[in-house]
Amino acid sequence: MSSPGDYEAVRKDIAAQLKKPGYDDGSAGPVFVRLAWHSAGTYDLETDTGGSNGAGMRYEAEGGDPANAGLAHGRAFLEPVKERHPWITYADLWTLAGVVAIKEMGGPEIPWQSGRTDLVDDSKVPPRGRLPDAALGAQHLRDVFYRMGFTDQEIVALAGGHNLGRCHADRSGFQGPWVNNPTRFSNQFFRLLLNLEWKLVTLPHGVQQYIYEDPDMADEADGDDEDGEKEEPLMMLPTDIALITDPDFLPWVKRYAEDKDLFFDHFTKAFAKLIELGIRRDEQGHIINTDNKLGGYVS
Ligand code: DDH
Repeated sequence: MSSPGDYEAVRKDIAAQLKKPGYDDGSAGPVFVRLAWHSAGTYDLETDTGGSNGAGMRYEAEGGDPANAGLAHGRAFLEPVKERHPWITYADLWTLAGVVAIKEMGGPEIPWQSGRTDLVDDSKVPPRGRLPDAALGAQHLRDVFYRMGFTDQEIVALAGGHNLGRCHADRSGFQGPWVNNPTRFSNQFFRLLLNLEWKLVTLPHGVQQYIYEDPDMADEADGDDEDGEKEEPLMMLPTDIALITDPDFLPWVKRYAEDKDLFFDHFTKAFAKLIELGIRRDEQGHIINTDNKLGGYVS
C-alpha cells in the first residue's frame, strides 16, 4: 500500500502489470491504451458531458456498450493495482495506465495530471453511441472527433494508436493486428497504410475489413512460419483506409509516415488533450468542475 498521492508508485505498479504471457501478443499495454481512449472519447463539447472524469465504464450503461467490448479485460488487469493503491480513483488509474503503457512500449512521455473523480452511480454516464464505428468513413470520423473538439490533423495523429494491439473477432467483429510488432509504439501504422496494397475482404461472419497478405506466405503451404507460429495477415479498418482516401487526412498520413518525431510530438499533444477533455483546473492543477453537468462525484 502506497501513501496517497504517490503516483510514481502507481506508475511502477502499472508498468509491472504489462507483461501478460498467453494474452494476445503478451502485453496488457494495448488494451490499457484503448481503455484510456474510450474512457475519454465520450466527450461532447456542446453539452460538456462525457470524458475521462467519472469512470462510468464501471457501470453496465457505459461498460456494456458494444463499442467497449473487451475493455473489461483491461479493467480487470488493473484491479490488483487499485487494490494496492486504493486512494487512486478509477478515472485517474485508467488514464494513467494508458500513458504508462505508451511509454513502456517505446512511445512518448505524455503529460498526465491527477484529480479525476469517480461517479457514484450510473445516473449520469454519457449515452451510448458516442464512440466511433469502424465500419464507417471520413464523414463519421469528423462527426465524432469534431464533437470532442479535435481537428483533421489531430484525428490522424490519434489514429496512430493503431500502431498498438489488435482486433478481436469476439469483441469488435474485426480480426488481426495492424502492424508486425503490435506491442512497440512507432509510426509503422502510417507507413503500412500508405505502402501496402490493401484488399477488402468479408470475414466468415460477414464483417468487412482490409487485409494485406504477405506474398511470401503463399510459399508456405501450411501458412506457418519457421517458428511454427501461425502467420496472420495485417489488417486495416474501413475508418483507417478513410485516412488515405480523404484529401485532407492524407497529407498528415504522409507526414507521419516520413517523420516519426513529428508523429510522436503530435500524438503526445493530442492524447494529452484527449484525457483532459471536459476537465477544468485551477492554477495549481486541481480540478474545479467535479460537480459539472455529469454530477454526482466523490473524490
Ligand atoms: Fe482503436 N480500435 N479505433 N483507437 N484501438 C480497436 C482497437 C484499438 C477504432 C476502432 C477500433 C483509436 C481510434 C479508433 C486503439 C487505440 C485507438 C478496435 C479493435 C477497433 C474496432 C477492438 C477489438 O476487437 O478488441 C476506430 C473506428 C477509431 C477511430 O474512428 C478513429 C484511437 C484514437 C486510439 C488511441 O489510442 C488514441 C488500440 C490501442 C487498440 C488495440 C486494443 C487491443 O486490445 O489490442
